[in-house]
Amino acid sequence: VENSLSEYRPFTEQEAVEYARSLPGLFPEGALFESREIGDGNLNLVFHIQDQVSGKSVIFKQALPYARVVGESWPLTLDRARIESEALITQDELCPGSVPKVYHFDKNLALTVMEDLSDHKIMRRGLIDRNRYKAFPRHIGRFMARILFFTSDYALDFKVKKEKVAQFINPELCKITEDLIFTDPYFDVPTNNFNPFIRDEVELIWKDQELRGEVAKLKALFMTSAQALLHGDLHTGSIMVTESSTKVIDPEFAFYGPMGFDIGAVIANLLLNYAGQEGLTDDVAERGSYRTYLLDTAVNVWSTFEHEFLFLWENHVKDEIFKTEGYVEELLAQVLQETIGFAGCKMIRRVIGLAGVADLGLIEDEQVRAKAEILALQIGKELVRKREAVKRIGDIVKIVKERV
Ligand code: SR1
Ligand code: MG
Repeated sequence: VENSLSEYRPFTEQEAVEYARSLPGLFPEGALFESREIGDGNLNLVFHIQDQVSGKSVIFKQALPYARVVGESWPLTLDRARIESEALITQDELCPGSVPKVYHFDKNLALTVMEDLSDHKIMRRGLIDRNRYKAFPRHIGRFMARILFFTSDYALDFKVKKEKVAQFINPELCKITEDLIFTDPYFDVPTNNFNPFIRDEVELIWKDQELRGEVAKLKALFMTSAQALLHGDLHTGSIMVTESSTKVIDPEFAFYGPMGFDIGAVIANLLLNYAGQEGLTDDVAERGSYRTYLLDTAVNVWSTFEHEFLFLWENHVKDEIFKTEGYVEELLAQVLQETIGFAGCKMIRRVIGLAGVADLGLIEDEQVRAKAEILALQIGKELVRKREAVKRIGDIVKIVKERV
């Protein structure tokens, strides 16, 4: 029913409470609400709403008609809220329990009401605190294998696949990625945002025609390959963890793209933390040991993905031509190389481009931070350049270690 409650306006904390009260069955009668806007991301409003009597809580995520990080001068479609809620529902169907449950979606308000995961921690914070998450590679590898496989042509009916591509057409959010990841860091543009102490290193990148050519290939792949339904922004700020649980949040960048883009995002963000450890601890032994953990994690993420993907392949591929001997091995070899290339691009963008990461940003001393950032740039460049020589995931360990 259309009424004034569902007319679009960015909610205040109080309006969020009124809306929560109006939703049948969400909270018990007599609920005593507390509402806090807790969003700290680049784009949206996020409210934590809790009934003080029963303790029940939910999250309201509301899209703004612009990018929060920049302001109203950067308009942005509200349709991203639909994309996010539909992607969450798809992901929960294909990998139950891996994402917050969607309780309600209001298209007019660009509002998703979802499960509160406050008992989990944003993984980026956990890595900055040097926590270790043993179950994480298994969970995220399985999540990616299931979503990427089951939304691809290898599993879906030919028509359903194309309908899904249409459902998840996400041009404005893709354009953010196209600019911020694949173009802006390679040119001297005003939206870049980097530490003045790394200017020489950044200027080397701006002059590097060979690197630019490789990034161009990866950008074209991002723009043209409709392989599977991607999360689209699978960094460690989009993952919430406990020791025994992993939840993926925030799929507003979801669209049909190349599988390696999501896997590369996870690996890049582990490696950004690896670089950040340069300035996150002075204890050399602890740094070394944590870096070993991060590299092992990156390797295990890919290995689990590959193992799970092959298992699904064995059991679900129907089209005879795809069952040709050697085809899936070649496919996975290709996905691995693309994963490595995308990981490299994602590392470089977080150092030079508009949106940085706390793993580096929290290093207070700018010169120490510069050391970590240069390491991230060098690893990133090597991953892009050497991706086609990568035959197995262990090769990235060599690439990373050669840079230290
Ligand atoms: C203006 S949006 C900047 C970045 O935030 C998101 O998390 C994406 O990574 C995007 O590139
Ligand atoms: Mg996000």
